[in-house]
Amino acid sequence: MKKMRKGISVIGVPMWLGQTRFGANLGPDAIRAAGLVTRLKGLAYRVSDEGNIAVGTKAPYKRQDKTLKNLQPIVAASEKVAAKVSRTVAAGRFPLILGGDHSIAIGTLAGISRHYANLGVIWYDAHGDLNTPETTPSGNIHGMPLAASMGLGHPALTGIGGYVGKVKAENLVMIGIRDLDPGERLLIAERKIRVYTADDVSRLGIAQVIAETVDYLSARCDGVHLSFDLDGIDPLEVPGVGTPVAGGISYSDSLAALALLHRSGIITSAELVEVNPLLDREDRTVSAALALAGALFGEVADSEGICQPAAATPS
Ligand code: 5AB
Ligand code: MN
Ligand code: MN
Ligand code: MN
Repeated sequence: MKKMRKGISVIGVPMWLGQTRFGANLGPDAIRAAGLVTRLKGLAYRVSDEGNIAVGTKAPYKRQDKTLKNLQPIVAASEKVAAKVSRTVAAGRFPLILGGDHSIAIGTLAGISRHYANLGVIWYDAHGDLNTPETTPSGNIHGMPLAASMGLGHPALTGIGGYVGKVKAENLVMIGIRDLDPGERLLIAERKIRVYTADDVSRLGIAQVIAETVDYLSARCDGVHLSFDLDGIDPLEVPGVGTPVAGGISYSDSLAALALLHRSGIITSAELVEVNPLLDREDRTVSAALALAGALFGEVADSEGICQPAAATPS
């Protein structure tokens, strides 16, 4: 017998101006068209599709903005995302945000964090996304959302939602990391941020990494946001991302990770970002996003004994 569970609000953010490849904006609608809502309803959740946040689509950046491309439209969109996500949390619903490039996390974290004293964040990504205008090699704001959420960077980005400091370094766990810029390395060392590289995952096993992550965050946090950049997965399996880096976490380990997080019960909000359907003719990336959402909401873990990954917490 299926029991109805907490409601999920699906919120699309078709943003691509945080980087330079058109197509990341098509992610939310591609994931919907592949059947996301039906799939989640099949898991006995009440799902409401809130549609897409209206975001700018023109890239207005000029030469002088080379350390902060498209700042204005990203700030405008982030405020809208923050307001929408905040209302969703206040209504007691689970926000599932679909990107869009990773710059959208500035808005999601601004909307979520105000509802928690100590919001935990799991940043599943090949990259650190810890750049500032001073350290960025590209000027692309999708490489800055975590820094901005920690209060580092341009004031227009750090101040989204009307307050600075959404994420504390000690409440953060990064998984899948394998491409860091010098300034990001420095920040991770200075703030003693907990990082599991893609190599750590192969060495320790995904079950161990998730078990440690769950123990660590559940001891100190009153909610946990999962920010899942599809480029955390190996691009040979999931190629439709704008900044692929070889040597990623396997697709199956990634599914197992989300199934284990489901079983842990610690995740209170999530986003799936950097899906660019135009970069994957076979649509494997969109299918992966769908399956990851399924795993996060219990599709694998709750298959009544068919698949029982090692428990995240001892029973
Ligand atoms: B993503 C790079 N560090 O800042 C930069 O995909 C890449 O959201 C950022 O993780 C990648 O431009 C941002 C070189
Ligand atoms: Mn990212
Ligand atoms: Mn990335
Ligand atoms: Mn990269």
